[in-house]
Amino acid sequence: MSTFNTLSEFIVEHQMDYPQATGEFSALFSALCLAAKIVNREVNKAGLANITGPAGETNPQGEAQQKLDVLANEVFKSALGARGVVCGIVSEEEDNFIRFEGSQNQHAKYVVLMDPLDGSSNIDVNVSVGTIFSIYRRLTPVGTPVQMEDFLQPGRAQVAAGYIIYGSSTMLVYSTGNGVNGFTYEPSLGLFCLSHPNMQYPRSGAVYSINEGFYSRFPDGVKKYIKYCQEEDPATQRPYSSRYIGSLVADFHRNLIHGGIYLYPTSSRYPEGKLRLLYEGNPMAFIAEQAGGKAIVSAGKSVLDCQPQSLHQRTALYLGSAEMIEKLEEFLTA
Ligand code: AHM
Ligand code: MG
Repeated sequence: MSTFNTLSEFIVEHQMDYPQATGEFSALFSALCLAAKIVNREVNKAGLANITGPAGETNPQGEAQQKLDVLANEVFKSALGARGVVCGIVSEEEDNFIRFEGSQNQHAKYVVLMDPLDGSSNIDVNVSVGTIFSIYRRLTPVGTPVQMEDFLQPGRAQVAAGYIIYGSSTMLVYSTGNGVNGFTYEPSLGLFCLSHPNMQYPRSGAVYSINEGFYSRFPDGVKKYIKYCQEEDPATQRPYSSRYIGSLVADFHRNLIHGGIYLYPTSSRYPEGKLRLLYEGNPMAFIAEQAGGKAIVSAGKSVLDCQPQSLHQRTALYLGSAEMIEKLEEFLTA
């Protein structure tokens, strides 16, 4: 393997591990990368280009869309649709799934589910945002129009998932079910280069990430776990630091590197949880498990084992270092 590995080289090298590979996955990934580079460019100049602020519309969940949400959605949609590499997509910004009608698209075997710009309410204040994506093999026969069932698959069936973080540097982190690798964007070359091979969650950490302002709305088990995080016990690195950016990709990325736990529980305001199972929960859970961490929706229930019922279904979400999730589960079951 070369020492200066670009993402495209990396994908080609690893494609050789799969004798049946047709190159379709590499083409899909190259479309995703192109879209990520365009969104990265737009995010970077957001303050200059009059593209911050609300777009004046709401998404299917009734949340205000930011101009950059709309832009990122269009960019990913056209990059994936135009190249005939996927048969359909689901996006946080679209009510229904999108079926790509071209014959090349209908013969594509993958579907993509994504949140084109997560945490976009942070854009105006220059906080990191991200793109989250999840890739499945379709269930219906190739050559036929993609159907709802192709998108409503449990997270365990993902063939790949990842995120792009538009942060102090831009990174793409992904897994095809064989570990997690991170690539940093080199803007002068226009290339993603392998910078974080084989990313692994530390077994434990000393950071908890939750919107604690909503404490009074949380279930009792979560409230007790928060108190546990705050107790003094040097043997377990407690009290933990509280770190919450309010941008899932950024909070997750930090915890993956340093060890930590991210919590978005059910609450009296969001009885089902706030985050979306298909394009926020599942891809992050796939990465978390592939990096040796854990991802649950409740005690003993892995995110990846949930059978989705609808495209924009919400879920409680707990992601992080394995030992920290195991401790949380004790509080959720008590
Ligand atoms: P979005 O998809 O509308 O951007 O919402 C998802 C974001 C996550 O990035 C973040 O972790 C969470 O919502 C923050 O929610 P809250 O402000 O309720 O803490
Ligand atoms: Mg989102």
